[in-house]
Amino acid sequence: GLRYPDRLNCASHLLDTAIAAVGTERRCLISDTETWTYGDLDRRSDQIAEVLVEDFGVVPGNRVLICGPNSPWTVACWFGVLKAGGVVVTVVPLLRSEEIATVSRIAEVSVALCAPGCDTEAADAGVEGMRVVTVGGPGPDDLVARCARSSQRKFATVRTSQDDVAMIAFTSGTTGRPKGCMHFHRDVLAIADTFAKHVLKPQADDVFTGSPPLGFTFGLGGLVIFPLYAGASTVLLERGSPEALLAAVEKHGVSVLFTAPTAYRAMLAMLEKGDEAGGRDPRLQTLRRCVSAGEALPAETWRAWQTATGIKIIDGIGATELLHIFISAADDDIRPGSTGRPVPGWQAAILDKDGRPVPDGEPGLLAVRGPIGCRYLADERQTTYVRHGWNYTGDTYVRDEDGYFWYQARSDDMIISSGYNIAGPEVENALLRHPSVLEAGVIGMPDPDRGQLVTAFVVLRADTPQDEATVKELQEFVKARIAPYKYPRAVRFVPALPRTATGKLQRFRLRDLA
Ligand code: 3SK
Repeated sequence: GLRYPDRLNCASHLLDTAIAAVGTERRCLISDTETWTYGDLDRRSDQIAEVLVEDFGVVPGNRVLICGPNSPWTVACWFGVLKAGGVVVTVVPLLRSEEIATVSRIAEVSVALCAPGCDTEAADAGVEGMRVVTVGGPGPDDLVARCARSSQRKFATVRTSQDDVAMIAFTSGTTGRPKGCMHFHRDVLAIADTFAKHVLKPQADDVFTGSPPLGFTFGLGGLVIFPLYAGASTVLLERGSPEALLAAVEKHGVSVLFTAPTAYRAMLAMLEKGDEAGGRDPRLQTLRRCVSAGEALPAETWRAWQTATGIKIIDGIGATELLHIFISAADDDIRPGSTGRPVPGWQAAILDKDGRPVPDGEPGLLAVRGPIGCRYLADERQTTYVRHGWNYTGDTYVRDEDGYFWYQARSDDMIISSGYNIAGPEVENALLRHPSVLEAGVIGMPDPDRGQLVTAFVVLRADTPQDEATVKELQEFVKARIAPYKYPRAVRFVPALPRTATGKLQRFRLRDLA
């Protein structure tokens, strides 16, 4: 197992270790408008810690909400809160006042550090006892202005213990009521000592970038914890659109990219347009590692990316509950279309609902255990997630006889039609192999004859006619590739699919489009 000192503050541990290895002058955080060294981040997070304690009376254990874009100041807030012994409450910056009110009440937030725009939403949330502070706005009350007026002395980091809560991350809530997941100081280091150490293997000369928000633990790990663990630099994009990702790779010589399958597909479509000659794209030649998570990566996308860039995407599955990735591909140990094998330090099994193992080759519930466990904050759903000594992730998977895990569906996304179990994502993957299909979401709609009808929502390429002939062609295409009973009997063309702020397809919202 992983061992950490009893007294551990993950923020100062990460920064002190990086600075001891690469020095204070190494570039750390790069944005469109500024570049911060490791020394800058250390100093500014000290100032924030001092302001939190001196101006706002924060004491160890107080919860501090951080709501802002991917930017150096958002990262500095994360380190500053932890140095002050506070608990970071992370959310994605697109939340509206009602959502901010819900999470702030659940987490009992006392101070909210908010970028302009988020600050008005937080103020409108009207949470009693929560002080809203703007970060990077005009006026003397702004956090940046307060930092400039601080003592400029080194802050004495609060000596938290390894199993004090460091952060509360909220599940993005694809289905409704958000859940707060508590993570200890040691958990933050454990994701670096498992996935980063054994799979990603970052180096000090790496340059990271990606699209996930820092309020989503996929983004926090990939764009902050892992680069800092290696003493590397990270390019923070306020808008991580596929265009912005491609431009950042070219401009900054990015070597490590974190994004979701949709963005890989959108980048491929853009590369195709500009690359008549085919072959490896010269604009992406600095890329060394590409990581995909958030939803399953179809083999088709994996292959197309390898052809365009020469890179084998590291596909992984993680969970906000378990902080980061626990099953993934690694180096050449990759079976396209499979999520891979447990990350060293983690165990995974396919179980039934009573905790009994399901034989290899048959679908069952994914259960995992390792250095980090699910700890919901005051939520009765804890007993659904943690059972029989395992964390049940809510995904249906098959393990093959070689120990590779193959995603089938979210357990509640299984379509049951005429007695057949059909995994929506499998039908989506088949549709995505058709050259006219950009995006596909497949759900079961209520049907008097079949119980549920396999229904596909499809975003077509602009030049494809949205007519009956295309519907027929797509249906035949799917029937030719997977068991014909799985083909979508209904096909609807839509301009875009509903996704969460973190890029996950919201299948429950597809029902409203029908
Ligand atoms: O959705 C995922 O696969 C994921 C990956 C890393 C960290 C967090 C999450 C939810």
